Amino acid sequence: MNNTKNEIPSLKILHTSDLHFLGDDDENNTVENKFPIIVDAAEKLDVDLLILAGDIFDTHRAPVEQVHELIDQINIMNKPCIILPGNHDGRIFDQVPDEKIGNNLFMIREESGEIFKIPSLDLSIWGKPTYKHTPEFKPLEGIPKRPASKWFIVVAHGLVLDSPHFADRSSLIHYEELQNADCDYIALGHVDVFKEVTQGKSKAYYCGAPWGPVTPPTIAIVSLYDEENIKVEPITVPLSP
Ligand SMILES: [Mn+2]
Repeated sequence: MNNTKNEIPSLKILHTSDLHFLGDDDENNTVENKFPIIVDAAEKLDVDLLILAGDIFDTHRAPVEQVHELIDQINIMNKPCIILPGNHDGRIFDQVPDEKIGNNLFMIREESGEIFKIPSLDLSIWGKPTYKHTPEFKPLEGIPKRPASKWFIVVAHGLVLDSPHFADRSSLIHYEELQNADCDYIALGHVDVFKEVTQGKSKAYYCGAPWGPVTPPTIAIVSLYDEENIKVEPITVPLSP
């Protein structure tokens, strides 16, 4: 009890990506079978917000019923949830009609990037969907000026250029972009291993994939206490009871 003021984070986030529902190598990886594992973790860990940072579906040809099943589960969960499309799911969320989008669901679908404000969490969140997975596409280009809310989070699906071998790959994120981003946390997807890639004052992490071939599979739990004290830890799901 020697750190009382920091015991309860001001904002607690479940950050996941690369769920790859309906991927070829696992017929068990459907929304019905697997998304409840994420919902269960969100509830048991009492997070304030869920971030799905791209490649939620493995293919943009996933049946619309599966997309609707995901949206239904999120709507029932009753926690704010951000969806950012990645290179595998691209425009799959375009087919979700407005009337299915509950008050707690924020889908980043504007091609040039989109910011949502969630006043109940004193949070703004910005991201840009991957509609053209090309070397020209820059997932962090166009981050708006820091808004007035207490917290500002950026979500991106792309590849941090931390190896010269990646130089001509698509959807690249450069160190300078990480350095220049004026926000509290950069929630990344695309690389399926938990990894810190912080370059500037904003913490930046890949959360890892929650299942699939990666070892160990992880989600990330992000605890924001104050601007100077943000903790990110990898967790394996399902949680033990
Ligand atoms: Mn990807």
